Amino acid sequence: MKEKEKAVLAKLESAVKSFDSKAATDAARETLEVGVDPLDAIDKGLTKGLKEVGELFEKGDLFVLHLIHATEATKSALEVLEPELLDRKMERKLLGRVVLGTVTGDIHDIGKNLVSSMLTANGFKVYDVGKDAPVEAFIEKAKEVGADVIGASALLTTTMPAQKDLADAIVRSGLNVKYIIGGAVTSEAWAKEIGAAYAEDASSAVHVIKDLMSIEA
Ligand code: B1M
Repeated sequence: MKEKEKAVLAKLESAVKSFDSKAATDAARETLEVGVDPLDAIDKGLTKGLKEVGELFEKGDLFVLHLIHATEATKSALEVLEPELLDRKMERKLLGRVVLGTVTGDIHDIGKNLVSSMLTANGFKVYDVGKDAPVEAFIEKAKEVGADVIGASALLTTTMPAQKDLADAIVRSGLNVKYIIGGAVTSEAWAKEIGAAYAEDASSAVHVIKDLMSIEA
């Protein structure tokens, strides 16, 4: 990676860590100007910054208000980066229908929204049931739209069990859908335990869903 690219990614990261929405917007524009892939800008700039903010919060060095400000800065940058992500990857053919949401009790939606953008950009129609979404919202939407896949995000240890509740509800519903989970606190092992597929990030979510649906890459 060129020095110029590294420098703008560092600016993005630092804008999130200093809770500066204006700097985040400016840095996002700059990353596009110097030709950084918007996905790299998200993964190697914004997410890196958010991770560090999360670690400082965990240690007690930052408070919830800081998380909120870091979120605002991230969202400002995403307003610039996401349209570009969609433009660059848009495919014409509809590959499948995905019902996506963050489980009940959990209001973290940045990652879920990124997964949504990546899926949309790669030819999937996403039906977003939002954050803090009850199990029934996923099931009802999946029935309504004839979904191929249900995807559930969880960012809290305390909300992971809701991913299991959804797995059980899918079985009970008799729906013929695949189930995928993700989110910072989740893991391949947890997914296996509850009978779901797992993706570590937004790009791999696209690949895993294509695999589940036997769509060639
Ligand atoms: Co919260 N928070 N938060 N938070 N927050 C975490 C998750 C935490 C790890 C911070 C920490 O302590 N280190 C911690 C959870 C600890 C735990 O349970 N083990 C935590 C906590 C404790 C809390 C509160 C309880 C704090 C409090 O009030 N005392 C509270 C809970 C509120 C609730 O949900 N009920 C809370 C609140 C918040 C904010 C509202 C302030 C804000 C969220 C704003 C929003 O989302 N609109 C927030 C934030 C920003 C974070 C951190 C700092 C960043 C999360 C994020 O957006 N990351 C986070 C620290 C961390 O994650 N390291 C933290 C960037 C995002 C791109 O990553 O969401 O992981 P992620 O998504 C990735 C992959 O995981 C994957 O793809 C994405 C893109 O690559 N992926 C999927 C995600 N979903 C997927 C679904 C898939 C496949 C892949 O298939 C369906």
